[in-house]
Amino acid sequence: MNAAIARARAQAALTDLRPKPDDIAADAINGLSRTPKSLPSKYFYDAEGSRLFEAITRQPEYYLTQVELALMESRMPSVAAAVGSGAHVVEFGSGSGRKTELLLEGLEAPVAYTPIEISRTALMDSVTRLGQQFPEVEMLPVCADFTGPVPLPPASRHVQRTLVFFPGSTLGNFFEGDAVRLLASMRGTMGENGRALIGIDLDKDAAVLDAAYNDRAGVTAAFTLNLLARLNREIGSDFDLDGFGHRAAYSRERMRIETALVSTRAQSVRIGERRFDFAQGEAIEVEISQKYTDASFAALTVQAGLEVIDGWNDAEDRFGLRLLRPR
Ligand code: AVJ
Repeated sequence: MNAAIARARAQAALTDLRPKPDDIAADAINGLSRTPKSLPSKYFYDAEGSRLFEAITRQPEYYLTQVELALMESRMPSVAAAVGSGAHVVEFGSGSGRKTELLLEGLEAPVAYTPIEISRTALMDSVTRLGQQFPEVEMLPVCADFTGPVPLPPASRHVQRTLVFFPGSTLGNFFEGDAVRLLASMRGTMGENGRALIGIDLDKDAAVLDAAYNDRAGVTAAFTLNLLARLNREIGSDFDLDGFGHRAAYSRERMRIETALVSTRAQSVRIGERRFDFAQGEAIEVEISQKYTDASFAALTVQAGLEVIDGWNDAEDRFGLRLLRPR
């Protein structure tokens, strides 16, 4: 098969529900009209943002990815036994691909794989690689914002159960109400006999958490600032990247890292016809990274009609995998 045909086929299999520039502009205007100002963290992940996030996962301070990978490397047999054979794996986001490799490798005869991913490049890279590596697993990618309802492409072979996979503690980027809605929508996607395997960052020492979101090389700062660069590229806003700085700090009270872009001076920013004024030191809230205890996570899942039936932590209880089912 020649390259053009291969590309056409890959595109034919892709369900494209990508956000349009108008949606992004509307979300940005809405967030910047609030007090305090905010921008949705889901827009971090354009091609450049996804590349920068990959770089974060290689920083020594950012333990989350290394620990979760090691956990999957050592505990996959136990996870596979709990999940059973013939699964349609549905991943919310398409991640680094390595965790997915460990999952598809470790599960017994998985039938199909559906990544749901907002970044089209990340999505296509992931299914191209995984498709070659797992020729027996049907690749059914969906390009969409997974915070909305996403119809699941049906597998052509018989599926024993749907397994939703949501690693990386990405759930932590959602405020409680949104996290519950997302978990409830996963419950809908997985069906009565389904399961979800979710990675969660566990609550710990503030200094360790602060360091993870303020790496010395400044990659996290570049990642945060790319949000403004992306808006400039895609919706024609005129954020001056030198006029904003990255700030991430752990709140013990709310058990989460709170990330903001802080205006270094009084300035105004234009999006289309709209103008937004910033005071010196004024923050745009851009991301939360929630940390969990067993109690706080159980409380969240119960609200979504799910229950934790199994779990695996690393030896130092830094990071956990939890297996959920409808209750
Ligand atoms: C990919 C959402 C889990 O919140 O830890 C990393 C994103 N932001 N450093 C996280 C992120 C800043 C990350 N997640």
